[in-house]
Amino acid sequence: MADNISVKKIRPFTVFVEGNIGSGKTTFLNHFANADVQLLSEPVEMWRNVEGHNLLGLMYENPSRWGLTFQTYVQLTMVDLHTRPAAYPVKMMERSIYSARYCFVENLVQEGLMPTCEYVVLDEWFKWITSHLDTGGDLIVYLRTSPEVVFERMKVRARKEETHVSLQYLTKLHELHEDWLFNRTKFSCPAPVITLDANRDINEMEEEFRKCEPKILFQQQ
Ligand code: DCP
Repeated sequence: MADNISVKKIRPFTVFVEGNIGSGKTTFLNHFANADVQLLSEPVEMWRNVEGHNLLGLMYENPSRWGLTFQTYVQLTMVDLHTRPAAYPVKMMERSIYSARYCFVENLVQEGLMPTCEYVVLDEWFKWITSHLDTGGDLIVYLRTSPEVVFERMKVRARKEETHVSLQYLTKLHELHEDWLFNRTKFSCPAPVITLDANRDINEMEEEFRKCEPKILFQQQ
């Protein structure tokens, strides 16, 4: 006779790494490459090639035409990361479904680049997903930067699709991250937040990253 025991799935300790474009999220994840942490990078390469279509590029070329298409696909890829099982006790994700909704989609709406009817459909999906699936987190690491610093880093990195991204756009995204994660004036935070000064150069950042290790690896206060 089969055991009538319901098995409750226990989520690994889940960390979302958040911050503006160019704030060092990938570098933060790489810092934990040799630890017992399941690292889930943002699937930018998928966004650049959906059956041959570069949705990231299309979104930057014409946000009012392709914003919904792109953010719908981002939302899908984020659900995939949120629900993916982890082989380790700690799971670390680059961004989350929450920053997509609270920063990027919000920006499109506020800038008049996404009509209300499109926003409502995306938001209905967001609400359904976050209430029916386990997209929860246990900690957010906020890599806090100034827009000027990330603007310079972005120019050096020179990702093709970001060629025309302006300081004004990065400033707007910065303010949305600040409202959500630092001032907490808008939207609820899905987990407690640690804020790191991510304006510093990479060697100094390593020191900042090390300060987070006990909290992430051993869940110590
Ligand atoms: N992007 C977007 N909408 C989202 C998520 C990302 O438009 N919901 C865009 C912004 C960037 C690109 O995708 O052009 C990747 O942005 P990220 O800030 O997520 O990743 P980076 O590679 O810039 O992060 P970092 O430099 O901090 O490692």
